[in-house]
Amino acid sequence: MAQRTLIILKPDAVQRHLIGQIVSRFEQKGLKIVAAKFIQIPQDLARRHYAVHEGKPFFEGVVEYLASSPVLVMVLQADGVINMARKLMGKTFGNEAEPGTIRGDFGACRGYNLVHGSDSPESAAFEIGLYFKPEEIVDYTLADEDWLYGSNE
Ligand code: IDP
Ligand code: MG
Repeated sequence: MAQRTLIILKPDAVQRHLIGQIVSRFEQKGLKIVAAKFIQIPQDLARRHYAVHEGKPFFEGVVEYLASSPVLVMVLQADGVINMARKLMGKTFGNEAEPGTIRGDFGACRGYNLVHGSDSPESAAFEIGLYFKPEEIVDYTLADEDWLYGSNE
């Protein structure tokens, strides 16, 4: 099976009416959406999500941010999707991310950065398990998959 990653359109993306534009970036790239839900993340789930950052100065702040307002959580699937999604997102903070990336095009600060994407296969497996049951992830074929993923190298 192709690789999977967990993407979250964070509270500022929803509040700033950017859901459609951000989802479009991933769709246009050809990354397949295999699960999605719109939820408000409870504080304790946000703490588990960012557990690797526990003890860092920004930990409480980022937990507060993630739980502050509804989010769109998605699983994307494609070979190499973890790195492709991170490249589409750009560097962590909008004030440093390159133009052309999601964070670079839509953000200008360090407090809010619009989107989360898993950073390794291990964190993807952990994070997907936090938000989705296996049966909530839909395996299906896109009609244009041969053109999207076909090999003509
Ligand atoms: P990433 O989202 O690009 O993977 P991480 O280093 O994993 O970045 O940090 C997780 C999240 O914590 C970031 O997306 C950001 O919202 C927040 N964060 C990270 N470092 C800082 C910081 O120095 N100040 C404020 N927030 C931070
Ligand atoms: Mg990270």
